[in-house]
Amino acid sequence: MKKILFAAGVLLFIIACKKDRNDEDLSPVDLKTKILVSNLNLPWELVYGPDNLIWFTEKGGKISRINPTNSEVTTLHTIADVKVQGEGGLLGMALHPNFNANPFVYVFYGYGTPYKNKLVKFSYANNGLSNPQTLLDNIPASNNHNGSRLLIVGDKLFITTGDAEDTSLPQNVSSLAGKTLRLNLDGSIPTDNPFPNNPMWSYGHRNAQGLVSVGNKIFSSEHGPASDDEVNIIEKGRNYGWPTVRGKCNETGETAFCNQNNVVESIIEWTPTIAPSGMTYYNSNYIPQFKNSLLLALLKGQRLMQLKLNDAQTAVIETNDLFVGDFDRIRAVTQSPEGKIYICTSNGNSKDQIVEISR
Ligand SMILES: [Ca+2]
Ligand SMILES: [Ca+2]
Repeated sequence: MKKILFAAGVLLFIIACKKDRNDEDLSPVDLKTKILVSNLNLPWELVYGPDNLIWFTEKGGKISRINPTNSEVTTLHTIADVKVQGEGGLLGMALHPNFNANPFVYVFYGYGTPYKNKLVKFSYANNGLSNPQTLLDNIPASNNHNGSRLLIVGDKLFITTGDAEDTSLPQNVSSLAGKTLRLNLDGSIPTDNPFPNNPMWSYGHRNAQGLVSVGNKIFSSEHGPASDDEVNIIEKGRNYGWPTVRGKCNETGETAFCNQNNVVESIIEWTPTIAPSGMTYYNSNYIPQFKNSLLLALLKGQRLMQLKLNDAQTAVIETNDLFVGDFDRIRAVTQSPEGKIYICTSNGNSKDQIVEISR
């Protein structure tokens, strides 16, 4: 009798385990889109805030929040000294990771004559922003190639900068242009950066506009010239090749430079170009088919692209095109803790929108 009861118990245990696994249905789901707001003015960055509102920048200098449940938009602040010039203006934004205790908002924007970029920290209180503190300024700027995406990992702030249309700058480790920079959250330079008293973390970049952490790695997306848009894995102190190298070290004139400078090759590249901008890393069960993928916003390519990663998160094993042409040029992408996805578009007309993607 004891043996029979034991066998029955084991059987029930196995059934229970199987049921548990079946409960987590990870089969692909259909997606739907909902336009939350139109008629924005070149929205550039989206950050899903700890207040469950989506914080966003517009290139002219405005910082606002939108409530994804009712589409209500509230403007927090318009930065007076933002200067729009070509691709430049108010670009990337990040919130302090412990925002309730440290309500700081980091933004990157173009200013002044001659034109430059700077990184500024604002304090948030009472539905507004005040007390701007410049953490880094005199970053080279130009009509084109200003970056800039911001990313906070732990207690460090990473910043992408463009080459400001001067191809002599990315290989010059003393210039702030064409770099991934790394600062402490108070703007000081970390003691474990590759060079002492230098915010540079990686160099040889052309114009990176996507930056996201995946496990203990950082991935960036970068605009190439007429060829070789790139996604890179950013490593401390490494050279990413621009302007000598485009994408992989595979052409005449590239291989010698790559060997001499220990250049990091892109993990994927696109010719013809697609103009990749913002990027997020998706690993939620909410949209199971996106698990372990980068989601990349494309301007010229006018779509959201899924880049499925391998288990080691070192390579792209599959790409899928989503919402092709539906929203024209897509600038940035973020996600909610629940797993919904939000994109903003950059068209310079009434189709400057924020769109929700859900199941
Ligand atoms: Ca490169
Ligand atoms: Ca190449």
